[in-house]
Amino acid sequence: MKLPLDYRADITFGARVRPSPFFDRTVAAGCTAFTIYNHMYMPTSYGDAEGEYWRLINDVSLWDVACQRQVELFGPDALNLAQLLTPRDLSDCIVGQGLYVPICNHFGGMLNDPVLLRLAEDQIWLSLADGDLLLWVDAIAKERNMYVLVTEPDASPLAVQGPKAEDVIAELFGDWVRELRYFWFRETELQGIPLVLARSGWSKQGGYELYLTDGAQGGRLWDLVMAAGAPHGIGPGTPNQIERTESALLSHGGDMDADVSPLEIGLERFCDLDKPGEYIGMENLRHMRDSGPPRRLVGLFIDGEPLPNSAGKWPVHQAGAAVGQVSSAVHSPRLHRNIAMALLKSEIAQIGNQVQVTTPAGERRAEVTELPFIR
Ligand code: THG
Repeated sequence: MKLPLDYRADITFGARVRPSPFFDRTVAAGCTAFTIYNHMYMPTSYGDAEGEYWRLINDVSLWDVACQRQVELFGPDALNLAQLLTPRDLSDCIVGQGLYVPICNHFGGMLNDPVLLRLAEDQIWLSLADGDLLLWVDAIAKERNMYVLVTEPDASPLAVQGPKAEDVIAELFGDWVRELRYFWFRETELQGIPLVLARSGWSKQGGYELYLTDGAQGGRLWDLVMAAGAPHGIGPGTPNQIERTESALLSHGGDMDADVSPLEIGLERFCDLDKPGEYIGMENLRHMRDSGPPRRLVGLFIDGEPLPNSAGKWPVHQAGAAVGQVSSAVHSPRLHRNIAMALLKSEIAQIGNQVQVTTPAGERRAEVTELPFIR
């Protein structure tokens, strides 16, 4: 993909893509760019990339991430279906707990990397990354004659992220939220607005996600959080490409897709390949564990002047041979250098190795390093 550095384009609004329950508020707050994610508009900028980054690092930021749609599994086979869908063992997952779960196809390729929430013995949500997973889940359930309903419920996450998120959420809901464990959640309400409150979010700055379960009340929820956050410097933001690259949080469709195994991208820590029972992708994943993953997701320090954020993949070479691709690259304001995530052939993926990256600003030297960049 050849994109001139100063290229800009509009998005076309239409009936085919869904607005989020917070859409009107994000427009009123000055959203300047959207992407399409799970057939929904998702804000990606309010026009001040630098300010939005520092607000997330130092204060607190409010994100419309309603496009992280839920797939609900409801019925006596809900857990059996979830166990079939992921290589992660869910037998110890209790009601109120959330888990990050890779979902693979029969070749062991990544179809999605949702957060799983166990709402009840017989009710599970998969909080999706981009990608139509409902079609897959529903088809698997039906083909296996499982006793479970697969639907998309009215549930729209609003993320409150940053070091001051805890104070804001405690003011709204009470001090119990301070004790909530990472990825755990509770069903609750705010002035009559029903929601699921979870300690999670696509940043490593701490925070919560409010899954609104009445889409008609998006504006009210947004206003209540903004009002409580005002004394803490809250402002509108979006999932942040710089912070998430520093923290090595993965983006499905970008850093991995159905052609990539969880064992190649550092998600082996969320796989229990020998768990009891069957799961989709089992044979290929066990085989890849035994033979060794052919590629590895690594960090790169890229030399030279600050680069623009990557918009598409950048080829990586060593001694003239193609060895992989950069999937996410940003200039880190905290490390004062260009950082990237790249999927490289395993024999090239050793720390300290030197490679060549083809960026829109020309060829650059780069060095392989560990992920994450900032812990
Ligand atoms: N929250 C909710 N839904 C989501 C996301 C989210 N759906 C889409 C997308 N994000 C799913 N992908 C991820 C990727 C990474 C993480 C969460 C969701 C994440 N990972 C941590 C890590 O890798 O360090 C922690 C994993 C762990 O220790 O369990 O947070 O953000 N609702």
